[in-house]
Amino acid sequence: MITLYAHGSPNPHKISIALEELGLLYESKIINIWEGEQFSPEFTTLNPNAKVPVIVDHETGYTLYESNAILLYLAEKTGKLFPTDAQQRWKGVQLLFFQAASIGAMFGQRAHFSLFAPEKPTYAVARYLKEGDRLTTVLETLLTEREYFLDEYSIVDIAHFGWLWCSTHQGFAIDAYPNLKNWFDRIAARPAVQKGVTVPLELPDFTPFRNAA
Ligand SMILES: N[C@@H](CCC(=O)N[C@@H](CS)C(=O)NCC(=O)O)C(=O)O
Repeated sequence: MITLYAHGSPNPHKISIALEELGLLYESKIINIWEGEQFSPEFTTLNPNAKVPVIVDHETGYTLYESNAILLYLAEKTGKLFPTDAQQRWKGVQLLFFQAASIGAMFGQRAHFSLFAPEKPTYAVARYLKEGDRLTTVLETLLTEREYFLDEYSIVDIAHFGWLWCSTHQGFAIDAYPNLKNWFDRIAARPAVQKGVTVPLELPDFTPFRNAA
């Protein structure tokens, strides 16, 4: 049994999608990040960095944070959704680091300054919109003539989908990137993905932020 500490947000959705894909027994607990529950002493004992997702695997006794580390852990635990071939495996590790360090970090800043910041600093908004577009072009290129980031569907797709699902809901364009859009629709059609993005909560309604932007 695994406990997933999460909220309706992109990094936790990666883990609920993976748990659904892998058919693992789990429960989810809501940590309301809009109300600061991630800073409670109970939660920072689990993740000193005060962010979701976190998992506790009651079978092994492991507590883990950082979504892509959790994805790797779940793939290794089950022997699924990550290749055994060395070249594919290292390509996968590289893309998981790229996703966390670039896509997640920069898409997060883009949303922060474009949507959530009470004042919208022109320089910061422009910087992260430009970087978001540049990174989306990188994804478009990586998916040239490919169904998935690796030769088969894997946690690399799940890691990227979490943020693409969120950023499209936030109003950032995907239609202008045909390879990415086809990949997105392919992943979104999977039943485990459709379930995963509702656990423990769906994304919030970003319309008020978009209208105010
Ligand atoms: N690199 C971390 C990022 C985790 C993260 O930023 N989680 C967000 C939700 S998607 C969060 O907990 N935000 C609350 C906060 O920043 O206070 C990961 O991949 O798990």
